[in-house]
Amino acid sequence: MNLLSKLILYLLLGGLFATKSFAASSIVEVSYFSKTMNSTRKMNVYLPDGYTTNTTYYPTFYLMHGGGQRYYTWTNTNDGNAKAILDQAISSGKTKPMIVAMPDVPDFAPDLFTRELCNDVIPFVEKTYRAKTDKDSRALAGLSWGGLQVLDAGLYRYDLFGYMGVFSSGWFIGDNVYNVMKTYLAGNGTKIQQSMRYLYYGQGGTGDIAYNNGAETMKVLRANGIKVNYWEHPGGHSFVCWRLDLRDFLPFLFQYGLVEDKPNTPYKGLAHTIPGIIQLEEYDEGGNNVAYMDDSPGSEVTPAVNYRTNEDVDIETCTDNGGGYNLGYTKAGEWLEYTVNVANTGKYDLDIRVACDGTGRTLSVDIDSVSIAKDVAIPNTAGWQVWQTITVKGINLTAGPQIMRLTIGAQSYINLNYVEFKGMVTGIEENDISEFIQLYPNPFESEVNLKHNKLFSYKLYNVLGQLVAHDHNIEEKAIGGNLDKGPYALQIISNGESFVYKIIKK
Ligand SMILES: [Ca+2]
Ligand SMILES: [Ca+2]
Ligand SMILES: [Ca+2]
Repeated sequence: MNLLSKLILYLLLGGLFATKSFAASSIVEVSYFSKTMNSTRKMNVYLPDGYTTNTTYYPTFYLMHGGGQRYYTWTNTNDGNAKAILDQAISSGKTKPMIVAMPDVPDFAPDLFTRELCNDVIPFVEKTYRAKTDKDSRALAGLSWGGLQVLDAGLYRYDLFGYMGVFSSGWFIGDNVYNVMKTYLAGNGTKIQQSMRYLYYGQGGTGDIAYNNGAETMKVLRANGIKVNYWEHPGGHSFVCWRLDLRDFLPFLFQYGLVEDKPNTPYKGLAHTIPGIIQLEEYDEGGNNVAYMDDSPGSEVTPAVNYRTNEDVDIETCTDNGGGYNLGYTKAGEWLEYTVNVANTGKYDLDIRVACDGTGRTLSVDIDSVSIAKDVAIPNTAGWQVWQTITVKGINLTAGPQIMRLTIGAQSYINLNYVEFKGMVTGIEENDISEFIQLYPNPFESEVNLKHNKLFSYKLYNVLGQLVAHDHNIEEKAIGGNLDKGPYALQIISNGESFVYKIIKK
């Protein structure tokens, strides 16, 4: 046997053994008597590899099917394919071994579901299996109608569940459940947030029939202080999307005390200032699944670049103006967080420096879980070091420290060098333009001419709100000759009226 044959045999055997160890998990179908329904009911239960041979107690994940589906839909290989997804996540170490209970709750109204789950399903599972029984060892998730059920159980009985996943679902805007929930959350949002370890909210893009209801539901949750982690996958309202939701939710489960309560800290202890440039390789410290999510251990760049070498983010040497480093090998759904400090409340423009050899790429930016730039289309620059700036205009930011998160969209691979927030002045918004004031050219390269049909004063502020130039009792003036490049707020006061303009020196 030559070396190549030995290698192939070894690889084949290795594959075979890996398959065998997967197969040691099992799906069992069991029956229990439900007092709520006064009937005997079925459920599928996933028991992880090792369950039958050890004495360990496991955390438990309650996973709900959707409307028109049954307890076996998640485990049908053509639908949820849940066993393979769980086997893969557990055997690769991405999530902890767990019991997964998939009860039969076809089209149960959310409040009926909550009674069935809490009074019958959970007590049965916890007396039948070696299930841990503390809140932080219980998770629940559901798709579509099952998502509505989960919103009911998870939000009213937040004392029972530390983790919650809603896939392609949301309240019907304006109906009774929606109105009652809004009132309930106004009084209980803070307590729920204190108890919740991770709330995953997945949608299948704008082609998902639940998209608008989901967007509104997230808005209500966030407005009441609940942190929502939003994930979007292609596939619309289908298992294409929900299988990815299951895969991506699993790594967050049962991590409390291990991952989720470890806070991010800014790179080298120094928050990025807004307005200003944020080099994207200067993401927060805290490691994978805390400060960022990267799906490959170590660096995919060969040879690896000598920069933050103990992290999993894939950093390349950058040949853009200014050099430095850029993010490479960014995969769909990967994200990075940056502790930022916004100097002034106001409107900002966001420049994003990208290189991309391909089409159809997008990225999104959130600040403290609120979207500020969603699905920004990335141009094809026809080269991985061919750099271009794209701009998102008119972003409202509030002053103070917060976390910026950058997320790669559904298509992998965008190279990213830096972002720059360019700001306007605190509390001064551009207002109605006076028809009697002339201002040209704007943007300008050397000077901008001001003209009014009566005497006026002006004040010019930089993005930090500092007064950089002023004059009074003038009719006409050219200004800006000594300014640095960037945006400024120009206030013109005449006859007791004030007008504010944004001017830009190029
Ligand atoms: Ca990596
Ligand atoms: Ca990566
Ligand atoms: Ca950079």
